[in-house]
Amino acid sequence: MIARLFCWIVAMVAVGLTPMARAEDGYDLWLRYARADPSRSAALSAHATAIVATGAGPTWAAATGELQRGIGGMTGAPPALSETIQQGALWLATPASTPALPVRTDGLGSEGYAIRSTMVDGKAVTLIAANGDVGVLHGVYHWLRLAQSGASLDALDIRSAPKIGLRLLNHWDNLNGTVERGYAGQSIWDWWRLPDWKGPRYTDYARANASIGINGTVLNNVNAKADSLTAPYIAKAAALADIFRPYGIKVYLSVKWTAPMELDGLKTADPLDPAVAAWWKAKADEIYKAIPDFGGFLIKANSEGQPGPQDYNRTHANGANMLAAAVKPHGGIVMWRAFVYAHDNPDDRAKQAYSDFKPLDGQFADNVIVQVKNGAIDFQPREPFHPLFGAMPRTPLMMEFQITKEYLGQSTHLTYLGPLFEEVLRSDTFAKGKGSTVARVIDGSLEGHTLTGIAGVANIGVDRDWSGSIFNQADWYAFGRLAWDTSLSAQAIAQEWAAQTFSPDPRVVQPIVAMMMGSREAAVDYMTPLGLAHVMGTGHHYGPAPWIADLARPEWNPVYYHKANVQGIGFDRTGTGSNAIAQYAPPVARRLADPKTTPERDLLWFHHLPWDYRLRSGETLWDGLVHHYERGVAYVADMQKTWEGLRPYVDAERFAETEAFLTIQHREALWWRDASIAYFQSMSKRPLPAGSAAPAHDLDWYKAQSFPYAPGHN
Ligand code: BDP
Repeated sequence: MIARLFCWIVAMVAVGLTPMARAEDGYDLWLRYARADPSRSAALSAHATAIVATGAGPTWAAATGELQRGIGGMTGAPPALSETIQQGALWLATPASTPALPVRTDGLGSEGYAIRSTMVDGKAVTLIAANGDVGVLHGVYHWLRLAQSGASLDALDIRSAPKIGLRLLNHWDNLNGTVERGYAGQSIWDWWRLPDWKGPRYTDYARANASIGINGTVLNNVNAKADSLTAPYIAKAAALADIFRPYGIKVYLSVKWTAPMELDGLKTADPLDPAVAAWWKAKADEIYKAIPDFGGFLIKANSEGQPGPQDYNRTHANGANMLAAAVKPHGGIVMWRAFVYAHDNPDDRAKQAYSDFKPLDGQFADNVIVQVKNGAIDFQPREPFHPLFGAMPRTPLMMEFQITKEYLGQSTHLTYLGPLFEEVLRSDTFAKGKGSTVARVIDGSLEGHTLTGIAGVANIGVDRDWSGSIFNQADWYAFGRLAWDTSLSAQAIAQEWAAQTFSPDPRVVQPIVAMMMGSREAAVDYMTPLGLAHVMGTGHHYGPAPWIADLARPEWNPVYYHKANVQGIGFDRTGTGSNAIAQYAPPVARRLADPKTTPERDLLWFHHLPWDYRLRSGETLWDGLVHHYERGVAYVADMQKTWEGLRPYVDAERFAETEAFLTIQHREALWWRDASIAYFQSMSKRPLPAGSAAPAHDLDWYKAQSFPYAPGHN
């Protein structure tokens, strides 16, 4: 019996079917290295007959290990390491290891790489060259991406280097294991058992990030606890830093402004008090002793109840510069967030960050970078670009995107964020004339800054699939790829991702990419069409609640944002209203002053308009609004059909999860449509356009829904 079972296993392995094949639970992300078909497998083997690594050390080991794992997975036979070049070898080299490199590495920096098909001593090889080991690792991941996605491996001549220096994940992870706005389970940092227990997930996390070029991670929530700066927690962070270092990933910490008072009983946290500055300096010294390449601090100050320098009548610049002086001797930086608005400021919330920060332009130390959210409110399904981009020429600004989908369907909606990121990066600030895109502000090229950065609030947790859903992995992937190269298109990235995550078969890639590409616009349509914003349920931000009007701070209430009444709807941000448009460069402001020249997708963000205002389609604003909601719902129904057609091509486990999540999404899109229409109709008092169905319930029913246990909300 045992012998028979053994024979059966041997037979299955021989035909490439492992009887114990791991289920496709999403853990492997886009690094699945699934077995290629025989002809592709032969081609891969021919291009990777051996690995010639000319350097040694942990990063080299990571690079060669990944190649062996990847090629081994795709072909069934991992290539051996070899000292000598042979036909078809993968040759990894740096100028230090190989003085007469046949490619130039100048201009590639410390992270970029060149990949070239070339001849050495009459043998065809693929050279992956870089200035240092981390560049080699990035080049290896690029080659593996080509290998996995079915691309040709012949005649390669690739040069790639990141345009943005800091490409960071921001974890909003709490020390108690919860994740603020996290929809993928508990935190992956097992703070309690660190530094002794270092589970394998940390290495897989580093691999995933390195594969897309992410080079830093802020471990803890911006709503920080002072405790993360105590000795035990520094030791825990150091253990993670040790794991990530070979992958070119640095560790950063969010800090709480009042840490000196909370941890060591200082009487004040005034940034100009010498004792405060000395405390931070000593703390920085302590951290750098444990983590010599520590990246620096991220801080949320004077925002949503967090303490900060303004509590002592000092400015954000005073605060940032004091922290910056503490990390400066060690080469560290400070990322100072511009996400601020104050309960005692009656001005339009969308204007407050600009009003606070613009006057400080030029006052920040040279190792401070101001971190600005993509829009002026808060990670809405759509926001016009933040007016600070282009408005602080003497200050490096870094982008903060949200990868986790707090406002875009959380874990279950399929809403690919690539198009959102791309739309923001390509927006033209006109700060220095046409072509002054947001991408050029943050890559430093517009104003000549060398300190540059981009951050994404992570959607990572201990769920097997890391991200709460298979499709949410695409947002992590797209963030990394765009951070490396802002000129990539969301569509090309979706293609790469789908090919690696599912299969390079065009019958799989094409429909999946088509679904993904319109999915964010669909969410905008069924949640916040035509420039509406912030109409989500209180606290958890799950589901529609445009009627909420009783929260303590005016700008916490959805009614503050849409201002719907019997006459019309929208927030007047022109000269007759808050005049937020004046925060944009004149060519942009002029266009936004008139609803006719305002992009229709941002219409109600900038204008309060009568219900019978005519949209470009010729229909009234009211009818158009209803149609947008319906378009969003219809798109989700189409995605369900497309997905059904993919059943033969997708493994059962991942198919079923996506199928179930699309069912949830469709139900919730309908709920969004119905609740929004029921509420806004109570304002507009207009009949639904011909052919539109009445909401399933009356308004009171929607208002009565409550979700005390919705995830992600502390
Ligand atoms: C909002 C979140 C809140 C965060 C805050 C921030 O709702 O949980 O703390 O942003 O970015 O999006 O600080």
